[in-house]
Amino acid sequence: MSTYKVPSTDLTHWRLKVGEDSHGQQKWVYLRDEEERKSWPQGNVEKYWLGLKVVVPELEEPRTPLDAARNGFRFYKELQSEDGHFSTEYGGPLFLIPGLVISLAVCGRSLTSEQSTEIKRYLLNKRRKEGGWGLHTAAPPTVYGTVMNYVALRILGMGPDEGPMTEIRALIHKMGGATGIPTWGKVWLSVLGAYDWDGVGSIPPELWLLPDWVPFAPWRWWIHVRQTFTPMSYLYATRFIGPFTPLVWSLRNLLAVYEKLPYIPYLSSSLPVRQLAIDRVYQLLVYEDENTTYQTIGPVSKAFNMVCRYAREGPESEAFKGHLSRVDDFLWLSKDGLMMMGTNGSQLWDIAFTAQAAVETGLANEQENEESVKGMLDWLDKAQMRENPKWYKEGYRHRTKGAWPFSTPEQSYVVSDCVSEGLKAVMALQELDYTSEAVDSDRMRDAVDTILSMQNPSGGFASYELQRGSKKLEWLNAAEVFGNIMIDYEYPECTTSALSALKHFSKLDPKYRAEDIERTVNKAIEYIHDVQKPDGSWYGSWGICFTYATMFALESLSIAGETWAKSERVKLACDFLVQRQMSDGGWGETYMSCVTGEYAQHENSQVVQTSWAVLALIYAQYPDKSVVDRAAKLIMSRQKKDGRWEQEDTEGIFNKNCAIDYPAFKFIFCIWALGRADKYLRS
Ligand code: LAN
Repeated sequence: MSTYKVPSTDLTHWRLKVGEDSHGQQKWVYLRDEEERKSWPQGNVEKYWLGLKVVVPELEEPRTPLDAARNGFRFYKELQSEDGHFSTEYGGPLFLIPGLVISLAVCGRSLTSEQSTEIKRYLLNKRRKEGGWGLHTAAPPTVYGTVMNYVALRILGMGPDEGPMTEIRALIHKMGGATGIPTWGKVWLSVLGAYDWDGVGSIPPELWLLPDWVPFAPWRWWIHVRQTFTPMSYLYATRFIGPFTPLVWSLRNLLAVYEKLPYIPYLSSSLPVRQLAIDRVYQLLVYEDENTTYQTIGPVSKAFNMVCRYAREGPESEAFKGHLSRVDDFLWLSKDGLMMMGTNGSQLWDIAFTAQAAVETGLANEQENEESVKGMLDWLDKAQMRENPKWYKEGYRHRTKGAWPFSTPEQSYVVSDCVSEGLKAVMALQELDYTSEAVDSDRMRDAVDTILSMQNPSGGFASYELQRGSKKLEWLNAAEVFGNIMIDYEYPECTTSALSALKHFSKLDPKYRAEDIERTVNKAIEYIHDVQKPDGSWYGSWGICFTYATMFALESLSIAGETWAKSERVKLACDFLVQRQMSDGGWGETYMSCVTGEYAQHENSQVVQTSWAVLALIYAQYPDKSVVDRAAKLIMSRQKKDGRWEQEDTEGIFNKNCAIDYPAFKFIFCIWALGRADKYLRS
């Protein structure tokens, strides 16, 4: 219906609160009271992310790439919060909001009316022209995305015939209804009572009773999968169902068809072993809640764990209230409405790259940037985790002492590349003349111990843990929509971060674990060699795609002294990139590269990928400078007068299929690439 007016709140009433409950926390609050709004005016951070007019000084037109980098940094600094970090939106996945909305509904809770309005606005804005939603904002609609987000909109108060709802329902029928939904979706719908648990494939908690030596025991699975499986198996085994409201009944009609699966008598019986298993998974999810102050590792388990705690301990329990108090950490208000983010932010990841970019371009040495730089170091200092998790061995966690996380220390998870980039950033900042030593050598050694603890026998580094199981476990992959998720795989990106951090550290503190570091770095380089593709490129799993991973791999090789003039494999990698430079001087790849494993050319060049290619070629010391010159000119041509770059296509990916946005990258990598290109073109 074209006359339908999408509801909205007054965006000038929203503020971003930073660091209220813990270091680096960010949450959006709506100020209803005018007096309050006056005493806490909106700043540029809020205005920028809400698409409102940002008040910034006029800048001189840049003449060199370094001028352009400086202007870029002048704008980006406007987005730095008072605690030193750069709060950033982290959206893209479209399967997260339904989990949160359903979980609150079955626990008899709801979001504030402003939050609900803005989520509706977000979902309606992100609806594709085909009429529904896909797995993420860049993908075509699927039954999964469409059913789940339709249900979310109904729970948020949209009537069955309001706006586009009739049309969306018709699309669901056309696509074959709820039977095509993967297990995760069916679990949520069953929890809501709109689908029947008998139509959900078995999710036996008994797997958590297996002894640790069993090759497929859950502690060996990739952490995101096991932390999601654990609460799901609890809800499955207890057959939890929320209250049957009239809305639930009407949704049941929509989803009426379900395949009744064969009844498995042993697993669904009330034998004592089931009760034992239920108690065991509950204990494990309590550990997870307590290790992360109810944030859990991510947004999927967050919502599942919240329902489990409510189901077992009730609405008045500490645990359930604790969960409620940390819901807003995942919600981000964008110009298109309120979204649920992929994590509780990307704080460390963004600041670690920004810091290194500022130092490597020389911008950190300019007086106008000193305050900003000191703020970053202070933030990084406070973000280091000083201890292992509270429930360390009991929760099958990897060590965290000395680590930096992807988002905030409270979330409590080490990632091999986050501890590494965090350490690199601290080392770079502390080498500046005007900074003091915030992180001392003992704390750096703790970080190094953690990095060293994460190398796999292949030489490669995985994400959160060592690889604990065999690739054959992929047979158990029940997520259906994702690929390569059952174990923690090694990645050239993570491996590069780790080895480059170790190498830099060994120059600062040459005596500490010197042999271990050397052995680890050499093995890591071997791994990078091993996974180069015959065409010279590397496949990227966390950024899109070949351009991203090739940048990392060439950084690794440059550290090993392998550059264009000295190495055939570097020549091949450079050829791969140079052949893909577009006629305007830029690079552009779509997320389909990650899905198919073949380079997928974007129709437009992208400033972020162009920056990655520039950095890659500089690491390789590619001799034909005209290539980088044309690329730098392209990045400069896309810069606005106030120093910003506009958002282009999505930059990130996970689990092969799901795109995720890194909107800070357009600042960070453009600044970094331009600043480095300036030096390289003059050399
Ligand atoms: C992330 C975000 C950061 C990312 C990098 C640090 C960039 C990467 O180099 C290592 C892996 C990591 C930490 C990562 C893993 C998977 C995450 C957490 C995500 C892509 C953000 C969202 C995603 C998570 C799995 C989403 C929840 C969905 C499930 C499938 C449970």
